[in-house]
Amino acid sequence: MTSANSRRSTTSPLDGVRRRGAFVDGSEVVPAEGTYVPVEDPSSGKVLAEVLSSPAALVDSAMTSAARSLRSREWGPSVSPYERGRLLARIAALIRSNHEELALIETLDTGKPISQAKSDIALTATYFDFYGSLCDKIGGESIPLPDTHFAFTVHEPYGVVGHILPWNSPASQFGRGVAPSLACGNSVVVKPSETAPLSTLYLATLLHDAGLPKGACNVVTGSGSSTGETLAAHATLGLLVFTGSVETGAHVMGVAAANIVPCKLELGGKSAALVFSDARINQAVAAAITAVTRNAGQSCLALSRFLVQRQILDQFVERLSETIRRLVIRPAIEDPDVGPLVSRRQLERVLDYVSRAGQDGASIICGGERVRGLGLDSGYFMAPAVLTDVAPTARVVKEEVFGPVLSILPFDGEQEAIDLANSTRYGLVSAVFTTDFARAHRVAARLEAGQVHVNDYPAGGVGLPFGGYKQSGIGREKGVQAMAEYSQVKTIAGRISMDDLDG
Ligand code: TXE
Repeated sequence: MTSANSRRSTTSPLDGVRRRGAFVDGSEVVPAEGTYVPVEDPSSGKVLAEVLSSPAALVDSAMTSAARSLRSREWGPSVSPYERGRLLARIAALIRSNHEELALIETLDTGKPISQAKSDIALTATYFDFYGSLCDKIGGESIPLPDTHFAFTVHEPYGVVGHILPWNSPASQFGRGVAPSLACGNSVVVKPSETAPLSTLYLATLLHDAGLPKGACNVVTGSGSSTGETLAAHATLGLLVFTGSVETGAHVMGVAAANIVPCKLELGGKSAALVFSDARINQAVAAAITAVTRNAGQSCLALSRFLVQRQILDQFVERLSETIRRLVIRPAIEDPDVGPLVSRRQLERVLDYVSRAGQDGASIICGGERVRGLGLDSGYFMAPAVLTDVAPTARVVKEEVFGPVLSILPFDGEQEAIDLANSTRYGLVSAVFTTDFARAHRVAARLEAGQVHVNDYPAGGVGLPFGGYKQSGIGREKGVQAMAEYSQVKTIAGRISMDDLDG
């Protein structure tokens, strides 16, 4: 392993438009003849950089380099788990010493308010610390057999893990997947979203600067249909990890299936909060505000349906809409309550959900329109929307909108609330607000969701296993659990004694 640098300075997107390539075999590849696609700042519509569409040959080089880093024994299971852990801790430290620039890149690239970008970068570093600390602490088991025999299991890496990332929180999603991959001794090839690839490129250089051998972490930029598809179809992959939409996830799993490559999928949600009449209403209102302010609702775990017991419905809607109307909507760098949506396409998609809901009879209590004026005209801003009188079968209630839109639905009884909560194809996250502890447990047990948060949202951090029921995905990220999912089990068994054998 090479030695760590304490600090690195790379070109900031503020330095003007420049070409960015892929990161393969330890350095950035910027071919003169390549195709480059502009990446925008969604707060202003300005071009931040032009990023390479990595051709199939470059994806192939990245895969070859990743496989070679394992074969050369410079990385992977040949490196002691303790040393792997120390390296991950150095990566965490290097991310922290570069957090200002990384947060700035994330803010400009995704449009999330700068304080949210800073916490994402802190979270990214925490993933490397968390998984680094586990490298040398998780082992296999010994299995009892007659005393003539032995049997034990070992956890071995899959080899090269492909990571296809979305645009909403690229840095922290990089940490969430790459840290446990490396902790388990895999090498990685990461394909960031074409909409927000810049922090991923920066992180790859930091990993290398911290001492990760070349080839252990590669980044191939480009579109999903070209670069992403080439990666998913690559025969060298040991495991494919995808975060994005259900439709693309299903497609990608089909592509990987041709080589019998296992997939971990995180496919978003339509998360429900169940607010009972005995709840502290302000806690539930605070959760709803978090749902629309956090990355303008573009979060897989965003609560987007509030199921409210009828006795407190009017009070809840009034307090919520009063607070939402006061939220400040401004460019992300000014650290507003709500920044822009990530792209014109996403803005149009979310506005369309709201206007169709209105045409179908929903009451739009507030928001739901594009915000212009005061220097916001060229960005992709919208006012967070609160919808009532929505049918439980409406598209806006069933489908993932991925924007600052809350649908409020009333319920009378506990079972009705549970049925409503479970009535979508998703099952990522749920929340329950009640002061009745027995009810909280009863309801949590019946909710079809990978995580249930009680009287707080979101509760907990990197230690909580995270992933979907139903079409929200396959497998779990985060927590100690992820160490099991980024490695495969080998059983070694045999005879100890030869004394009882003839001859
Ligand atoms: O997602 P895609 P998009 C949901 C959210 C959002 C919708 C569309 O509802 O509105 O998806 O967003 C790559 N082979 N989520 O279009 O298409 C693509 O380049 C291989 C939920 O951005 O799923 C990107 O890197 N890869 C979500 C990644 O897949 C392909 C976060 C996600 O893109 C590919 C983001 C292909 N054929 C969006 N096609 C969450 N779960 O948090 C695309 N990609």
